[in-house]
Amino acid sequence: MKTLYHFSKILGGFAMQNVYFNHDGNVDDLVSLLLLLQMPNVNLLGVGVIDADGYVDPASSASRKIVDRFGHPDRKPAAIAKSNSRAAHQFPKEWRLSAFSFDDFPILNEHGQPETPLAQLPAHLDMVEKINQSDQKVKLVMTGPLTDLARALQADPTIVNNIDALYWMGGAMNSQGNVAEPGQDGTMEWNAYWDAEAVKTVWDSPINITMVGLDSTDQVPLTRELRSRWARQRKHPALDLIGQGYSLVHSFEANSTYYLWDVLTTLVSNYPDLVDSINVKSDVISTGAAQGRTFITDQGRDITFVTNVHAEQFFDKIDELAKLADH
Ligand code: AGV
Ligand code: CA
Repeated sequence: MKTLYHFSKILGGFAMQNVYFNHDGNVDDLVSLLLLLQMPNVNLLGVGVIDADGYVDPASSASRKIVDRFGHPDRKPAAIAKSNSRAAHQFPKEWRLSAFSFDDFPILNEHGQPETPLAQLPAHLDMVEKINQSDQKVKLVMTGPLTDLARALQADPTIVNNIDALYWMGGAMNSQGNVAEPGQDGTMEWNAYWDAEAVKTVWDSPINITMVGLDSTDQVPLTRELRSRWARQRKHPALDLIGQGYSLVHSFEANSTYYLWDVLTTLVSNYPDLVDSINVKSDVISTGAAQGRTFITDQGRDITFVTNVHAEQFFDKIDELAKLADH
């Protein structure tokens, strides 16, 4: 029966892929959730939200409403799991605040209180549960710090046997970081800096890792042109929401350019041809002024490292997925 079921799912056009998503509530995290929900071959088992680049309460609330409004009945998560993980270095409050505005968008609130519930378990244990319950290996997509996965591995190391691969937005291989805080050397990316020990824990595990670091996300900045591309298509509700979402973030106030960091990672997890990748050995520094710095070294572990983005195809794929939400 199970075989027949799988067979019919393949006959449907493509094999369904079980995915678990963990994000941290900034604009591109929430847009990533919106787009993951549209991928025809993705069965989203669960979503965890960590208190990092967005306040966790509005970020979880917005996630519940996105699932309500834009999820497909047969392949959407049953609940949103809030994380109780804590930062080694918290994100600037100015960045974290956008989650409140996103959560208040009228398009997410016209039907009142969210229906998709909060999960009973904290995010790292929800992740363990969903991975263990899956009838096929799970793809993990993470667009924030790796803390919940590191804690999941500590709670149940056997989950590695049912994880197909991890796609992570984080790190930078060229030492051009994006953290501007006292007491660090500027070589690390923020998600890695938030909890560098967690990155080390995950690197020390046998999980297949694809790293989408600043080296590739730098190739997809949020430009005026991109904003007007979405504005022109605002008759499609998901593209309207994407445009509204990105209107909350501007380089001048955050003092750094915004990129499509997480959206790139999320799309790469299902459409690897949007980028070029290489296999490298790498490691991470977990303490001191360089904590969170990822680097290539012969002594490191194997990862797949994204080097180059096919930007036009990437932007086209965003439009294509968002339009699927029309129906
Ligand atoms: O370092 C990139 C990560 C991504 O997961 N986040 C934003 C994305 O969600 C941190 C970040 C770096 N610069 C930022 C960030 C900025 N100017 N505004 C908000 N977040
Ligand atoms: Ca993020």
